[in-house]
Amino acid sequence: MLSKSVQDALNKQIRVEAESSQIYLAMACWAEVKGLEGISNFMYEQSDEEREHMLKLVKFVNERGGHAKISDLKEPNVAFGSIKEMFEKLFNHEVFVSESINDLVHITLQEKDYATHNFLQWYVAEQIEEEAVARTILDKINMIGDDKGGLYLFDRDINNLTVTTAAANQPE
Ligand code: OFO
Repeated sequence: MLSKSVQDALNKQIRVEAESSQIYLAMACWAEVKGLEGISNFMYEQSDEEREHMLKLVKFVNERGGHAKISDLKEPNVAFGSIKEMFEKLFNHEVFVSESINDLVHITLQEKDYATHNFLQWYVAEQIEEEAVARTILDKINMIGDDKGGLYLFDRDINNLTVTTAAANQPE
């Protein structure tokens, strides 16, 4: 059974994940209308992943005797000054989501809710991964600068980007 404060915090996170999905969907659209097919596919995929993160939380809350709250969402940014600006926003957003997960984990410890604490470890690892991917992309964009050829290759290759984090390398 979930305590009220754990349930409220999980419901807050459901909204954060849903808003993340919308934010990346808006980025996918911006890239798509600019003809950046690779970047837009990457963003569509990110958006789908965030929806899955949300659904996982929804199911968890309902299965543990709570009631997942589906709320209205903040309208995302739909236009960006540049590709770099868009990916900076993505990176900053992931840092914000990590902080939100950390706060949630903290509440589960305060409440001695070890089942939820355990469930959230997947999110902790996922955030390390997502921050690392966003950081790698930003490094590449900074390297490319204004080089159109570089941007063409980046758009072509972004979906093959593999980032191996220290967390992913840990033995099971
Ligand atoms: Fe849900 O992982 Fe990104 O935000």
